[in-house]
Amino acid sequence: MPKTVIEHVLGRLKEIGINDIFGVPGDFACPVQDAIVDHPGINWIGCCNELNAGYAADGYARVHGIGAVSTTYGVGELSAINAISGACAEHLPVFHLVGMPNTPTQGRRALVHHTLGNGEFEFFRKMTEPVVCASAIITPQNAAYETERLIAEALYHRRPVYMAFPSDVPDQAILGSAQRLDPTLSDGTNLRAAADAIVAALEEADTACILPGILTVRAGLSEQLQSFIEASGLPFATMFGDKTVVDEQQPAYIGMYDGRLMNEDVREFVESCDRVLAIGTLMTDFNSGAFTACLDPVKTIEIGHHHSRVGSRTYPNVEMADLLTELAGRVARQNRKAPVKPGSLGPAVGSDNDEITAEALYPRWENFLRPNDIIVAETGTCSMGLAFALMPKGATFHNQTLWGAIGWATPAAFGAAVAAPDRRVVLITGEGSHQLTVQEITQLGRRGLKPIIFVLNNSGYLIERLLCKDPEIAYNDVASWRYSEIPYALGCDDWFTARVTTCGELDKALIEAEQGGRAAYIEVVTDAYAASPLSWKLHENVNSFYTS
Ligand SMILES: Cc1ncc(C[n+]2csc(CCOP(=O)(O)OP(=O)(O)O)c2C)c(N)n1
Repeated sequence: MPKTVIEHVLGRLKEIGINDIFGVPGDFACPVQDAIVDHPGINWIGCCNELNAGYAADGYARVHGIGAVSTTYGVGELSAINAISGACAEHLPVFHLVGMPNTPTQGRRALVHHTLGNGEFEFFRKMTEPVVCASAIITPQNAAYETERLIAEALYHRRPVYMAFPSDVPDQAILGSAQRLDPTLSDGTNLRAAADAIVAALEEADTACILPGILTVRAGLSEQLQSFIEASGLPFATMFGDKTVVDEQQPAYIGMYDGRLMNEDVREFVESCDRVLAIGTLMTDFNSGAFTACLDPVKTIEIGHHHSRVGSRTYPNVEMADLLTELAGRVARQNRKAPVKPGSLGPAVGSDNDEITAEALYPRWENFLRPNDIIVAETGTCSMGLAFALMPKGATFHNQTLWGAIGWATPAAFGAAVAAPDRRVVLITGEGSHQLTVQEITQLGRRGLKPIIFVLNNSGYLIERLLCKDPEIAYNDVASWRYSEIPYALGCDDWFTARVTTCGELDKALIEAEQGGRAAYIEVVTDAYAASPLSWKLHENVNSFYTS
């Protein structure tokens, strides 16, 4: 039997590591989704809506390296487009498989459901185009070639791709074949020149440090990065979106660098270095303390996915993997003591009937974390506090730092839990964000996954209160919910749930959650202004941001 189009596509996705595909069904997508369900090596992971499915694929890709989501035409794919945009901004290769009306229907320009009623069928692909690195409408003739092209593009750019299937196409026999595209190779001359320049620059420098960035993890280069850090003996600091790119429990780690907003000792050292080696970093607003970081471009060495820069000289076609390996073999080890010790959040204050202040809460959360935890922290005051916690060995911290869509964290935690069912997933979210995508916790319960979820209930959108003119303005209030009753209503019957309003209650709930064995969902009630230090810094400086 010749292979069908969809058998071929799923076979290739399986080969590159897709074991699970998130999604919501729809009639036009049935042939794609039937094949997913039938595939012996790929699991169909149903979600409550397409936005959540997209975020789940994003969370999965953060942990697993690559992800996939399948939606139906128009109504489904457009709900997912925010999540796909987030995956694009955050460099996650997510495959979006969309089912379209069949080819004769499109040819007749028929007024079928999920269209705008104008006979146009390409609009939604065009709407998606700016947020993916490649897209294709699949036919039996182009399927083999387009599959290879989309895989190559997704892996090269580490960004999402879009594949749409008219509903008569998936079950047709695939026509022709296509060669697999080799991974991109470095230009040997440029690679040697870049390595020479970096080794020489580091040798000349009296002081140097590394800023390891998220793009290294996105390219699957954590081990190469760690080897280089060890070989160099250089200290490293991390920025917000790069947190835990390398393990924080090592002597070379000096703490979080956040421009002038936090950790003045880290800033002083990093900015005083003769050389700063930024490996796969992005100088975004939240990575740079709202652009208060001041790195001299002449002193900064940048290593990107496919090029490097030393001073004013750029070295194109140099693959990050090759360069890190080359550098680890050649760099002269500097046996310098790390100049700054990374701070922890300090001892947890408060007990018994004391209210849960920020000083009581964040150190308790820091103490609660265990080696190898996957921490998913939502946009808002909670991630701004947790980013400065010292993470245990092997723990990974995930935050949607650039795209910053609230509602991301809850389904992303679901995706992360599917990707790594043997690791503990700790979701920490503000209640305002949670209200956007809360229903996805039902999928965690449905699959017997056991996350620990903290919902920070501070009666509204606290970070927005701190950033707008009038903190008490009506748009920052949210409806008040009985959060701790939600898991039960959503079928998560055996979860441990609690609503805590005092330090004593919080301590008891943390001990119960720590026991493991079952999922935990803890609503933490604080004052409306119990904000983490970075949130207050942003508040104090809000008028000076984004002005030049
Ligand atoms: C999809 C989306 N809508 C709106 C915003 C703007 N926004 C950023 S943070 C935030 C409030 C977050 O509130 P909550 O989750 O309760 O956390 P808190 O800051 O109160 O701790 C809002 C509305 C956004 N980032 N994303």
